[in-house]
Amino acid sequence: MIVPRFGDPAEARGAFVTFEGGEGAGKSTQIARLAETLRARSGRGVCVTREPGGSPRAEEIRAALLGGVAKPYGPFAEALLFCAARIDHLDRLIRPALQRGETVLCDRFIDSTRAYQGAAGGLDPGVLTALERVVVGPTRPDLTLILDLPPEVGLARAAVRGGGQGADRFEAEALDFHVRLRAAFLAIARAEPERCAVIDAARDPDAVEAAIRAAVATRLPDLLPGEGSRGDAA
Ligand code: T5A
Repeated sequence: MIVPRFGDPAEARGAFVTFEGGEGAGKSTQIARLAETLRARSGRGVCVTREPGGSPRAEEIRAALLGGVAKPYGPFAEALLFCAARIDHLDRLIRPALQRGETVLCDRFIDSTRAYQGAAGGLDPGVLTALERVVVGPTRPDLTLILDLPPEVGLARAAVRGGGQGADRFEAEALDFHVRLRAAFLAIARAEPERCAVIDAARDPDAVEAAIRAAVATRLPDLLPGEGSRGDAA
């Protein structure tokens, strides 16, 4: 019988930081900036990764999901595919990096499944909780930065970045879907304030970066020694 192997949580010495938010919120931009800062300042290794994807097999599943292959099967089947990718990503990349003491910066994780397939897609929250329990186990983020902005702004940014290639599976959803997403991420932050910090992502990239650094310095002071007094500017 195959059972999930989560490893010994006591061995996980690194820090796990996830970035969440709607389309075009600026997560990739800000992860790159924070990684550069942490590499210079924290004295720990930094692992930058993303979901869906992050390991070769999970990247294959990503291509299918963003290409819309699973859409006709509905949000439950899509959630299962996101989970299949997540299992491989956790086993191959995230848990080994944490066990080496690295800081893992991950572009999207469980909250995207809760928001996209759950709140916006209509999947029962009880199903999502059960999936998290068996797929993620104790490997929960230490800090989740929720980049918040009006969906119209994020979609316009994503369209510019896409360079006319057209919207992917989720970008192509109606505005109403993206409005529900934003509300879902903010509800997650209200429900788990110890884990989550909301960042106003509608500002210019330097202002967003400053807010993120302040949140990291306050919530995980070991990562940015000496910056803790800046306060949580989220
Ligand atoms: N998904 C994912 C689920 O449905 N369930 C799940 O469980 C998971 C894990 C992933 C899709 O999968 C869905 C969610 C997504 O739809 P993706 O391509 O990784 O697809 O999509 P996103 O994560 O949304 O990535 P994007 O690239 O669209 O957005 P980012 O990373 O948030 O934004 P970024 O940094 O690429 O910036 C977008 C553009 O805006 C500019 C950038 O230069 C870039 O051109 N920009 C700014 N412009 C002005 N002001 C700022 N502050 C700016 N910051 C960035």
